[in-house]
Amino acid sequence: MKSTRPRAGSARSAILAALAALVALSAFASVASAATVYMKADKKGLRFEAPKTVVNGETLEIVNQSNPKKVGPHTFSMVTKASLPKTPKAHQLCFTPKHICKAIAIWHGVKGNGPVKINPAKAGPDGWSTMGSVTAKGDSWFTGEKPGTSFEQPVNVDTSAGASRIYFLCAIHSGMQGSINVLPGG
Ligand SMILES: [Cu+2]
Repeated sequence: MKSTRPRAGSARSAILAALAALVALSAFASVASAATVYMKADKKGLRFEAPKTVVNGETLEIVNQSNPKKVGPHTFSMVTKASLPKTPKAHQLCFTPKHICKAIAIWHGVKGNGPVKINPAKAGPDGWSTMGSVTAKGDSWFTGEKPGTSFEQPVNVDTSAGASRIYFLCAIHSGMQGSINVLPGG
């Protein structure tokens, strides 16, 4: 009599191998996947659309999906929570000396009404690492005037004491603000 066992057994091991491959793939995807922050300008207004969380070490890409000819360029600038302008007065003064939007322009090498000379502006360790303030440089990228530009680098913050929230601001539209919770890396 012919046994069907070997065939059933090999079918099962093929399924198990496929499952193992899937598990490995999804584990890989959760580590290597890039998170994206979009800069948008549509009927919902000018805004960042950002993921709620990223894993430390993950690549964070910034993509400008708005039209610079219509709304101007943007920056994605890491700043301390306390540096985010909140009041109407703070927004109004943001691009004046000793305020955060002007400070960000200086990180980018802007003198007076001159052009951006440094892009990205880097501070601290490599990657998206450092939130700046009026007294300390932070990490920042300027989109430029061309549509559809993007920039990416890994998130590299200190999560040794647990998850850590990063805050960011557009120096050109101070109402564009956001935050992402950075989870400790595997
Ligand atoms: Cu902007």
